[in-house]
Amino acid sequence: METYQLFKYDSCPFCARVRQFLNQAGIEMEMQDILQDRSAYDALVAGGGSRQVPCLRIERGEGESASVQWLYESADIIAYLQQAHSA
Ligand SMILES: N[C@@H](CCC(=O)N[C@@H](CS)C(=O)NCC(=O)O)C(=O)O
Repeated sequence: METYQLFKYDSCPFCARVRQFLNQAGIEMEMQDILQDRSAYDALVAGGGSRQVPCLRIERGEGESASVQWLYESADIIAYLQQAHSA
């Protein structure tokens, strides 16, 4: 079981590319806008290590066994989600 959050902002063309893919694939996930929400910006920098967007936060498992991956690069995000949703 994986849950996703996409860290983005509206005027970012690379974010738009990922969001277009999500719409076409019918994939829904929570959005975190780093320009509108300071806590989202802080979470991205602290967790992912860079303020670059888009970034996909992938959470696997629950509770104490949960693990988190921060995936940057629009092409890598799209490729990851394509694979995850074709399995
Ligand atoms: N190659 C990256 C480019 C992403 C990128 O340049 N994002 C810009 C916003 S459009 C950004 O976050 N710039 C700020 C930074 O890199 O610190 C991708 O395809 O995701």
